[in-house]
Amino acid sequence: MRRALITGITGQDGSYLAELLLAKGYEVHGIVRRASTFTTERIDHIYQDPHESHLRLKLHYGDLSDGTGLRRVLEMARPEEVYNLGAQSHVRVSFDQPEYTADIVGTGTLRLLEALRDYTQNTGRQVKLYQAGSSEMFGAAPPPQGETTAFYPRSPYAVGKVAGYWFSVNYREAYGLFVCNGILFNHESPRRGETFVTRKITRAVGRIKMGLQDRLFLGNLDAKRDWGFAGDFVEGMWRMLQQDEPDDYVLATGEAHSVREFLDLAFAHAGLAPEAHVEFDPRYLRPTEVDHLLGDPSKAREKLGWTPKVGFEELVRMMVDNDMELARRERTLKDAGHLVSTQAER
Ligand code: NDP
Ligand code: GDR
Repeated sequence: MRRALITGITGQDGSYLAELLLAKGYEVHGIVRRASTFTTERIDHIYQDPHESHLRLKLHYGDLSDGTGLRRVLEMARPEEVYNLGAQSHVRVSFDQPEYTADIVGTGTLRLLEALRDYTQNTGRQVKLYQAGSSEMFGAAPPPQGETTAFYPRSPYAVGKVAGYWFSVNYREAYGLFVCNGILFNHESPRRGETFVTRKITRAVGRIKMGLQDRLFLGNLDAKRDWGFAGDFVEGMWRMLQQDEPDDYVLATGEAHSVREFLDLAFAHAGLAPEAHVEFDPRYLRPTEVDHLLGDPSKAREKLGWTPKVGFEELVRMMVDNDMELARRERTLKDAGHLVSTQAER
């Protein structure tokens, strides 16, 4: 049985990737952080009783700040493939927590590479690594952006990702490690974290429709992003590691839309007008913004045979429909006298 290890398994991408690998017959190991509350909501549906020995999904405590722990997990999991998805992944928050973000996103990648270097040397086994790079690394570089576009990062998060990218290239060249950098443009889903703009909008649409919220505060509506569906993108990550040679690939849809377009479409899908609810709040602006990301996915199409299946409008509808249903359930709870949080502004 093939074995894979995922850092960031509790995140949006980690959950879709775990599903994909389990469906392909892998034994999947995931690293989870200790927290005072459960963080496994996105994978609860595939994680059963840990006391059953035959289970193919196994979780280990660990953290990208803790190199010793990463080494120990590698030895326990003995994976053939490792997917490094763990990150403080919020761009705006990275301006509030720059050192922490750089430590996890940049140095955390280095810790994992160091652990892998020793593990492969000591065991003689080859391990393939997927490194989660980001279109944020292009930052202010004019669109369209592809594998040969020079990076111009615009946030501590993006600088950390550029470091992770180059650490990965260096370990590939210096030690012959099989490392692929995926340079992924934004990808969303009903499992997207609720403080990213797409999900923040679709959650608000559902809650406004159900009378649970009235206003939605947003920042810059003019930024343009190349938004795809996370389920399609994890398939591309897996394909990178099935190649004979390691390489770096952009995954994108090749189509960009503004935050305003996303907003208009999401509200229209629920029969709502954004003007009646949306207000500007400068707290959501970034000190340096990324204005326009538009990816060129032709290399991934040609070499990996990868193309995204879900288009922009279908993505918006999928997320709104999901969040309408979620809000409907919240409304039922509220009507039954249970406490439903009043959507703190984030
Ligand atoms: P999420 O924010 O949804 O998930 C991040 C994951 O990383 C969570 O499992 C989180 O754990 C974990 N994590 C956070 N800090 C640490 C740490 N110190 N040590 C170990 N794990 C940690 O991100 P996505 O799923 O959206 O993204 C996956 C990866 O891809 C990230 O690296 C992100 O930067 C990158 N990326 C994402 C894109 C996107 O559009 N989604 C585009 C390009 C790149 P916990 O649940 O405990 O918080
Ligand atoms: P991004 O995603 O920064 O592209 O990073 P996010 O959804 O946070 O922002 C997209 C754009 O929307 C604008 N915006 C707002 N953003 C948030 N979060 N909240 C708001 O209220 C708001 N109003 C306007 C932002 O200014 C920005 O221009 C995501 C993350 O998943 C990264 O980890 C990943 O690397 C990149 O995508 C590719």
